[in-house]
Amino acid sequence: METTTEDLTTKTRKTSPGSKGHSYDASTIKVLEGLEAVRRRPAMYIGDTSQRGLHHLVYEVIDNSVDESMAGFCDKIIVDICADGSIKVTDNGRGIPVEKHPEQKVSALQVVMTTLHAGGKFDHDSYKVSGGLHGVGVSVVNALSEWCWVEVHRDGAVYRQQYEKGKPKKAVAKVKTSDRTGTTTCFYADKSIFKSIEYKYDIIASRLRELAFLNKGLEIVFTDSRSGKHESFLYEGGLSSFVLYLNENKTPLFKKPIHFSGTRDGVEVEVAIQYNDSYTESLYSYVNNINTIEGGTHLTGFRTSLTRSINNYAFKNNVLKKNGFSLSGEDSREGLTAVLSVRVSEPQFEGQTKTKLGNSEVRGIVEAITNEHLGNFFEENPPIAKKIIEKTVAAAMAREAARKARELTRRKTALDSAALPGKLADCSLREPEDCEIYIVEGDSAGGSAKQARDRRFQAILPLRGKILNVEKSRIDRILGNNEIRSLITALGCGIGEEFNAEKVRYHKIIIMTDADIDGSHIRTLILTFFFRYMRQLIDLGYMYIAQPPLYKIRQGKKDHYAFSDDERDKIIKGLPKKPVVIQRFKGLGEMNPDQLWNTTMDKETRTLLQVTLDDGAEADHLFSVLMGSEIAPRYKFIQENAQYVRNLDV
Ligand code: 0RA
Repeated sequence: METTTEDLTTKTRKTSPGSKGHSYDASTIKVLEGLEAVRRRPAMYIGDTSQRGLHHLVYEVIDNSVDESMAGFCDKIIVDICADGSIKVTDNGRGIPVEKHPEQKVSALQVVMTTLHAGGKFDHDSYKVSGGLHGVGVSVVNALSEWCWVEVHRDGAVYRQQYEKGKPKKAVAKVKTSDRTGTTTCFYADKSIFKSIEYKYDIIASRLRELAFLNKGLEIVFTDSRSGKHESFLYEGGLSSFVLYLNENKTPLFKKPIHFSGTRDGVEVEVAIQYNDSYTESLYSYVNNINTIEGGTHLTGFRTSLTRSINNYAFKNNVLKKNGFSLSGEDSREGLTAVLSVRVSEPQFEGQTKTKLGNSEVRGIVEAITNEHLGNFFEENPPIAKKIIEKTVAAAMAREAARKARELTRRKTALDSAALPGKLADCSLREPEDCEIYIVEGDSAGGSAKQARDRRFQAILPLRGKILNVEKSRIDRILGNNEIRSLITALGCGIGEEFNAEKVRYHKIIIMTDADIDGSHIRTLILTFFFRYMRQLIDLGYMYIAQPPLYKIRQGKKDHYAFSDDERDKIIKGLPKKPVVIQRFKGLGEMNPDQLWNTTMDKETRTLLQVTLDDGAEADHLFSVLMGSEIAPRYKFIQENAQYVRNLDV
């Protein structure tokens, strides 16, 4: 905007003179300007150029194949992280059209690959996304790639084009014959744009799994050629399979998820529901395959209808008359695991992260479809309806008990403003932006941390031993737990219906536990609590994990600290061949305050892992596997993911 179009044109001409074999007419130059803009300001198109943005490229390419599948022409997608660090996506759809584009006078394929929002005739007209980062188009991926090639199988032939930084190297060429249809896109992200181009297997795998759940019958094959890892996702059960996956380690109240779908005024609605005997709610909503983290009209419609349907059935069957009350929304969602997926042709995305559906008409549509199907289901399945009613009535009773417990915590706080927990060593500054709280495992480590800290801005809250496993307790018991009560009071933001993120007293909440199995267990317990009851603090980026060192390597009078076995070996290699003394820290308590300060608490030298949550459903599954009641899957998980558990930055 600050540069004029003329400048850009000149620049484009300079960098791409109409050299041999190229004939850049006016429209081509316009195209190149677009791609230059993407390269100049990548974050405008893909959010950022860190790990998140990098993976966004992969999603963008896959989304196009998924669109082709949603249009009914593709049932298999193959995704490969190639050994050279490129990404290759193949589908068996109709293939991107290759004929000459009427206006641009080049192959439609080239238009799709090099024009921002190619739009119109060559877009999938089914469910285009108007907000967020999705749907920016494959040309953005192309522009941000060192190189890229596309092959289209169509009309008995293979058509191919290659690009560098988004610019075609030659015209689209017919290279051989073919007896199938489909599209393959392969791109190598530009190292000069991204901080790193190292893809994370788990991040891509969980998005592919999610897409396979959301698109029943679509097979997605994933291979990581760097490691040889391989997985295939295909769910004939669709959302039912998704719900069963989320409930994998829980005890369901009935075996088969309630699953229904319906379409009205072009809005497609699909829902799967299963209750379990836990006390938490796992409700995930999607619009056009995008996880609507901030909810929106579709979610509101679903919630309203769920509460109403359960109340109606309970009233009709005289359950509530006896008890003399009605069930709240929260009651109706205790132990609920559900996935809501809607398809809307022109979604309006709102909210901070553009993941909140704004279309007002969708609310009533979801409500009506849910009313109809749930009402019928309850009438036709009285034993299941009864189980759900019993569960929600029990929740209502507990809600009353919890209200009393909460009141107790609140009254204490209100009456005595110094009612901060006795164990808390608070900081002297008062602005939450300036303040940090270390949640420290154990009194002895807490003692060291209190001595080590900078008391102006660092508060210390020691928690004794294991805190309650919130996956296995209802809110009234959770609030009865002393450690958790201290935590809630220290944070100052309340909990449950009274939770208010604006009141939190610290904008850095740092979990500091031992670097061993016990420590990681405690850290997971604390994280689970935040995930289930103060999720917004995670979303706001306030949650961190401290990284205490594992080893001290002493040579002469100089100490070096290592945070992993690898690092220890590297440090030792880099030292002169004089004798070294290696100490393995078994716990934070073994470090003296100076060491703790230098390695873990000093802003200048410490490393904090920020807890981020890109994939709520995946994290939900992870937490319930880690913390749920069944031992076998947890053990299996820890065996398979020892590394991941240690760096639990989900
Ligand atoms: C527009 C029209 C047609 C296909 C596609 C787009 C298409 C795009 C992509 C991107 C990745 N895979 C894709 N597969 C298909 C079909 C036009 C026709 O055959 O009538």
